[in-house]
Amino acid sequence: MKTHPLDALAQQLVAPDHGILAADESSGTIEKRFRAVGVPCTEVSRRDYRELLFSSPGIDQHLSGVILYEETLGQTGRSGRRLVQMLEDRGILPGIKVDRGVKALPGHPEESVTEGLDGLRERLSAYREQGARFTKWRAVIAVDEQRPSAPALRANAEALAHYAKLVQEAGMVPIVEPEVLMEGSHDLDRCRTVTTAALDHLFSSLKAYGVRLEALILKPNMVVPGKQSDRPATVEAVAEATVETLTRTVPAAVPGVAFLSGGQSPEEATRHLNAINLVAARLPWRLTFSFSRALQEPPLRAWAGKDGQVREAQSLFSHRVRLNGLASMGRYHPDLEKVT
Ligand code: 5MM
Repeated sequence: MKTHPLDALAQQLVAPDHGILAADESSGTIEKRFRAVGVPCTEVSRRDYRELLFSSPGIDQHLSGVILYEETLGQTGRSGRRLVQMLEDRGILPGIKVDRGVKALPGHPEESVTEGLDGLRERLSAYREQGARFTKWRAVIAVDEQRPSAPALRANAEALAHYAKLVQEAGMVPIVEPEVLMEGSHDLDRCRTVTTAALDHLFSSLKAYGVRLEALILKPNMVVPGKQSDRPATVEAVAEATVETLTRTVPAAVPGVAFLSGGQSPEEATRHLNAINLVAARLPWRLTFSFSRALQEPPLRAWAGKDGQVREAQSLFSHRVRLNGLASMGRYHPDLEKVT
């Protein structure tokens, strides 16, 4: 079969026992996270925090890439090196979030569509110049008895496909993220139904736009009950529902699936990823992580803006990265949580 240079880059992002760090919190989101641990949110504190993460020992053993926010792409660390360069020197691919966030969907104010296609072609070539090798766009799908509507699924899938095609034309690998939210009281089955619909719409749009499936990464939610659900699911049930949903919707040409954590606790997300990989021994794609909160919560809490806490925070971050690297191979065990 004819291959394309971008295929190898996509495979590199989902290399065995590697996953992706999502560090692309927009300024509003990171401000909320910093506020929770009493850190003032300034350009310098955001830079210091991200420099702490990117210079943590051993993370290059298990991180293939980091998704950055636009501001970080241009920042230079205290060490005098550009943050992008720090990643490249460690063999970690820099990526960039390129969407401009969610807006109310016309006619469906309780739902959203992700914006950012205007001027995207020009922005992509500037990001490529600054060192980005891959990109990310997140669509947000809310769940309740009425939602998602067909227009919400269609509009978000179309935008993701339009984005992905532009990114491949710009010589980068697109990550497509259709996130079915955990907010709500829906059960596992409802999440399975909605995730199936979101992925069906997505792959039909990707094909319609001629997006090369071998050169993209899918970043979906795991199939889990809503946070307010009164019907919890076992780790095994989550793993089986997630794998079943993917086998019904994701073409074998896609090289990898890198899950978001979506509000699960760090330990929960790692356990689920591990169980998914145990169910999934014979599946066509690599199944790994692209977590933000589930990787960053422990180091952010430990750091809390204090220089004296940098080492401790780095050690917690490296540990979480390693555990998820193991989980992406089905080699994690909860006993490993205690060993740092
Ligand atoms: C880091 O958060 C990302 C961007 O969110 P905002 O634009 O709202 O700031 C988000 O797309 C993230 O990459 C994924 O949702 C994965 O994060 P979690 O915390 O769910 O693993």
